[in-house]
Amino acid sequence: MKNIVILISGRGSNMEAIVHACAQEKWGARIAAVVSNKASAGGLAFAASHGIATEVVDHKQFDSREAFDTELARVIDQHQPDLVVLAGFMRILTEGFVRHYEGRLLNIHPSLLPAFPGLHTHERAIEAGCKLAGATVHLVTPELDHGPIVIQAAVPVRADDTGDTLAARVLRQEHQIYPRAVRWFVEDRLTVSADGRVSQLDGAPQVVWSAD
Ligand code: NHR
Ligand code: GAR
Repeated sequence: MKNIVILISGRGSNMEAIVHACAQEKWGARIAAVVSNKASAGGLAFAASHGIATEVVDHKQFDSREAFDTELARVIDQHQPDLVVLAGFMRILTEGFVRHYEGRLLNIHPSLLPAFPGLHTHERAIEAGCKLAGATVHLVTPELDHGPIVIQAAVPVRADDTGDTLAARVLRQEHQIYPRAVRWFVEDRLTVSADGRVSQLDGAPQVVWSAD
């Protein structure tokens, strides 16, 4: 049984999708803990109501990113994770933290990387006149939003989209691809080549398109 620790900062809908898929599809894994850097994160109540351990490590209580990340890693490691999943986690992580979890740290980013790393992705995609937007699951490396790509989902950008309407369309696809990627990881069905390309060993599609 593999242990998954999920990090959130807010609503936690991607975390919920992973919790549901893990239970319904009977993965050989359990969600060992959900950890938030904000006590107000809505997702903590969902996790607790599903019998999952919850932890809060408030970044505002620390003088530096290093001090925060050291405590965050201490709390995470108490749950002996095989995999750490960033699901709407909003703090940039230090190189030391990322190295500690190298090869077992996943993120979902709401753009088609390498376009639009960082924040406010949907507004930036609309502003740039993009006709296609989406989300990317990637392994986390010290350079923000630049790690090996596991799976991507693409959706159209519509002429009347706002950041919010586009975010909602992308989020529906996030809920499809993130559980799938986590399951592949848990089942050892991913390999990363020396040049940082990720393959799915069964040849399952690593891209999803949706016009919905
Ligand atoms: N850390 C590293 N080293 N590498 C990555 O790829 C990371 C990471 C930490 C988080 C998620 C990420 C995203 O998918 C992620 C990937 C937060 C920020 C940010 O600017 C940027 C990207 C991501 C998460 N955070 C501000 C900060 O000062 C705070 C913003 C806020 O609190 O609203 O840390 O987009
Ligand atoms: C998701 O769209 C996720 O991709 C994005 O925040 C949302 C979190 O929603 N992540 C980032 O922007 C990381 N910087 P959720 O809390 O409901 O999963």
